[in-house]
Amino acid sequence: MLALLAAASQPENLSILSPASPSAESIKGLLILVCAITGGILVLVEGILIYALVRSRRRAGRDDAEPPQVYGSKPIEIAWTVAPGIVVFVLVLLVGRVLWEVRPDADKPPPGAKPLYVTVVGHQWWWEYRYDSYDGRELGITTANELHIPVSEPGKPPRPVYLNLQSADVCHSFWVPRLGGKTDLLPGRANTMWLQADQTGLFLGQCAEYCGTQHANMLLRVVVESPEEFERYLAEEAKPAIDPTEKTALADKNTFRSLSCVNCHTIRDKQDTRVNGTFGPDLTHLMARKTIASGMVENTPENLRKWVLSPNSIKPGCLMSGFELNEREMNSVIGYLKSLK
Ligand code: HEC
Ligand SMILES: [Cu+2]
Repeated sequence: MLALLAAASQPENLSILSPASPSAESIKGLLILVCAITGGILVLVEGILIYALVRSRRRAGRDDAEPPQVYGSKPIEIAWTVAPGIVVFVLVLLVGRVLWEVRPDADKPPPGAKPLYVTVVGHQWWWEYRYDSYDGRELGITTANELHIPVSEPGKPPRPVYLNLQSADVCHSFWVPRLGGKTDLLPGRANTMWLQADQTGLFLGQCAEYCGTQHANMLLRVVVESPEEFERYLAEEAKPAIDPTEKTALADKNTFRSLSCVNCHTIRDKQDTRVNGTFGPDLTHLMARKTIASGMVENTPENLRKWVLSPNSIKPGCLMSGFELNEREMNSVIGYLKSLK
């Protein structure tokens, strides 16, 4: 039991049966109720069928006369029309209630709440997160692949998270099973969903709508933190990128700036507005992320090197090309990336 409980709180646990948010809780309740009702019907129907088979089987010594045939019996016709009708009606009501419970009420957060608004943009094959506002404060922070949100503790103001879901290319779907249901990200339209985590920790998920070759590696990571930790995270992310003054560090930065990286990546920097590409993930605080390539590999200097040399060796088909830099250039680029704390 203890082992089971421990396993349930592991990030690897993607089960909708261990919910960590009110909406996931409602969905779990619905799943169990629907399984119970339909399971009951299954047992009933199969039970009657088996009973009839056994009871009316051909037995030695009995004549083979046909049993009485019943045609057009009104009571029977009415019973087997009305009974399923009632079952379907009950199921529709149950689903309706859950749809109501999980609806995102982004314009009307609960009274006293401290809502966080984040715009999520799905890209082939990574996630862009733009923090719009928190508790009424404008944020304007952009990051990628690791979404940090505050926990909602019992007895304290709820901290609902409203996600505005968009797509830069094809259809994707945001799904962190323990935190809520799936919601699609569709090109040319914005969907909203609501998350509210009631425990801290790392929650994993997965793009749930086939979106191309690397769909299966479009992983989701949601880090739920205490409100204090979350404030610290926001403060760090809001800072501009570190501005190197030391000679080698400055040279590293210039190597990076001389390459085409700047066309696809942004590094927010007060003095330098040249690194402002938006095709790839924002790298301003790259080192604050535990993983790269949307959760595929750990963010280590070795993996960064491997990634820049040949992203395809890690994520085949991904939309960043490799760079055959010489040793000196490569050391410079990795040195600069490592400084993006
Ligand atoms: C053609 C556009 C393009 C260019 C040029 C480009 N990148 Fe990328 N980069 C991307 C895309 C797209 C991704 C996301 C890939 C994915 O996860 O599927 C990415 C991902 C990354 C990541 C991982 C970020 C993360 O959080 O997962 C790093 C680091 C990176 N690029 C560094 C560089 C460096 C350094 C250069 C220049 C040497 C460079 N990129 C040039 C498009 C580009
Ligand atoms: Cu996707």
